[in-house]
Amino acid sequence: MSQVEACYQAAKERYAAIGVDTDQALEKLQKVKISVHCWQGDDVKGFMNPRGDLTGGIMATGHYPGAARTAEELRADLEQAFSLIPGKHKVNLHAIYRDTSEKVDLNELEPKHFATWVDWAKKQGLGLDFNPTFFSHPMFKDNYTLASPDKSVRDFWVEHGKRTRKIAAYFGKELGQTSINNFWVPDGMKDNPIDRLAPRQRLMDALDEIFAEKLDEAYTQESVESKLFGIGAEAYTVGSHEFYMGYGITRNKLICLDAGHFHPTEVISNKLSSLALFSKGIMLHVSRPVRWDSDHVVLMDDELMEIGRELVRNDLLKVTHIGLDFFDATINRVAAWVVGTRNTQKALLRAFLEPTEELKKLELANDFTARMVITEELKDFPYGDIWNHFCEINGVPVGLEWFKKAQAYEEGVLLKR
Ligand code: RNT
Ligand code: ZN
Repeated sequence: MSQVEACYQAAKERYAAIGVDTDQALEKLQKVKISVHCWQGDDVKGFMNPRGDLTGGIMATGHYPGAARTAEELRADLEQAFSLIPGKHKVNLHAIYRDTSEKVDLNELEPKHFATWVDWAKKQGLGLDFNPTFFSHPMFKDNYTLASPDKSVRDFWVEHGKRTRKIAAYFGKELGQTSINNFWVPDGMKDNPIDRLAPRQRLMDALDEIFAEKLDEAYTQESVESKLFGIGAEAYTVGSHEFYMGYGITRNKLICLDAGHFHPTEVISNKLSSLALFSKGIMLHVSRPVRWDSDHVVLMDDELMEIGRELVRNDLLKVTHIGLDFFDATINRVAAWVVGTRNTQKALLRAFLEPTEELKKLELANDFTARMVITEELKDFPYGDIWNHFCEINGVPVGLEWFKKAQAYEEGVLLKR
């Protein structure tokens, strides 16, 4: 018996004593797919704009060496990351990651410009999600795209949005799993607007135009992502939380919550149960805001654990698509992916290892003492031994061993770029 296995058996007994079946918890975890965002691999540059100017109120800071410069490099880096992450997952692409030698603009994209991604995803057993790119482009005019007062600007972006739907449907059909197409629109104003309503009306109408055609939901579904503010859009964001709550619920779209898109002390974990009651489903951008929407790599912090618990306790995994959204250019990008993805999985595992029914009963009986004592003791339970076993049975390195592989890849590949 390996040491990991021996520790697993001991931990399994401890959990069994509080009524938790660890094998069942791992079966549940095995089924959860995380949508790993491609854009951590090149600091959101994409392959359309050689200078990589990032606009739209988001920002990647840092010059760590080794960023992917081509689709082949990005795929190789993703493969490296997935070799260190247990389970089978999805990759989340943005339109600017089109892989073609043709000079096609965002309003000209077709499925064929993503064929190499689909072939690769098939070989790797991965799903693909998608995002229209409403930023880093000359048609992002005066901080506006779909909400622009200029019809020619709106038309360009409406066409882009429509085309991304066809591409996402192609992903879904080819890969046999629904491709979530997430709409985030950065439009906003630096300083206080006079008219907050008209841009929202225009955004609503433009989105309705994009979504007018009915597509097979087995292939693709759309989500809409709100935001409080961006750099250069500090005073007003057209696509606010209220805007997309209304839009998503009335238009039957998934609602995307990004952990960094709210006031600094406002958390998305507390929103999930309400969304579950009223929305068609949820898309998550698991991220970590540090004082603002800074998109730091996801750590095992209180909010991540609370998100995991809310999803598991309320049985929301069946209506939730979990995506990641962070981009740190000051560290090894493969390591960033691995830490963020493994942490998200670990947070879910910790939630699966909770005697939830028992705790719900105690709460109903007003036994708040027992509720507190048990949840606090649970924090010391050996979930790490369960996690290590999960890594071992999935054939990925346990503990710090994965980092040695990531370092070797950096030495042999990334630093040679
Ligand atoms: C920006 C949004 C959005 C982007 C990606 C690149 O604040 O979070 O999801 O991060 O589309
Ligand atoms: Zn996001």
